[in-house]
Amino acid sequence: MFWEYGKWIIPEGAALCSSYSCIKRKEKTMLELYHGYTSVCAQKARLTLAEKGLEWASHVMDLNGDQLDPAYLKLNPNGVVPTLVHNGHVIVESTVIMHYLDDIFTEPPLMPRDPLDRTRAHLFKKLMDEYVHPACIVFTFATANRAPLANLSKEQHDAQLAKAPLQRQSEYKRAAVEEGLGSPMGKEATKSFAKLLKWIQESTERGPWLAGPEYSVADIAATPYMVRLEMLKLSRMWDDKPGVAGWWKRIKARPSYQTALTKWLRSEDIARYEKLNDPWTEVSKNLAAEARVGQ
Ligand SMILES: N[C@@H](CCC(=O)N[C@@H](CS)C(=O)NCC(=O)O)C(=O)O
Repeated sequence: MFWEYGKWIIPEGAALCSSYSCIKRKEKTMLELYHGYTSVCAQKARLTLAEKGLEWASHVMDLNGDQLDPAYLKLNPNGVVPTLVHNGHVIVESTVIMHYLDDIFTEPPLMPRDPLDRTRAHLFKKLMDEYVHPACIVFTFATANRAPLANLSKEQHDAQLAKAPLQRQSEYKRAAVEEGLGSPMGKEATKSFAKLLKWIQESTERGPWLAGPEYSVADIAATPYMVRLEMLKLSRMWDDKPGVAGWWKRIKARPSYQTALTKWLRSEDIARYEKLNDPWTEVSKNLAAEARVGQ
């Protein structure tokens, strides 16, 4: 099925195998990933592949309508990335993909062993999937994706959103574009990101990584959302959190950060984010309002 759809793009250096066991595995296994350059969920899958030293074939989607192509919807009925295909088995949902890869390719393990650390890892993933991902859609569509959409009429934009299988995501996008960061949804999104930063800070008071003594799926799950905050010029959100800054430095020093994130950032994406009006004024207002409620 994926061959019919497929356009094969294997960028230079994409997830090079780094170990002998990987080279041996490579003979038996075939991994393909449908993903987007800046997609946060795809970044989770790429980070997992990189941490495992796995080689994979890349299908880059432009996410400008190709995610709704009937052939792709057969693979991923939600019309989103990432989608992993492993020896013909189709796996969707970034969190499920992380676990699938961890179950099949057991070294290095990405789930902590200790039950309490495992619980922490699960809680981080839930925070990302249930709160931070919607918040990320709101932040991105209220800022970086707002200008490109301004060229469409309201009817064209509504028609585009109506086609998406995940209508809840469409609602976040619509509200963000129409109402901006000062809206109730913008405030809620700020709160979710603030919660993520608080959790990271508290975790680093226990140790270097988010769920136990070793790097884990919790660190992977959080990383793309930090990348997004940074691209949106919002790293000031953790100016008062030295633990977050230290953890972020450790994350960026890992080879997987280069392989799975930096290498996939195109100059046009960097330029699109660099052109942004600074969203800090609105976000800091939301943060201050939230702090007053908390007093
Ligand atoms: N829960 C899904 C969410 C996937 C998702 O929202 N992917 C975004 C990119 S991060 C996407 O493909 N968006 C395309 C669209 O909304 O049309 C997962 O974790 O895999």
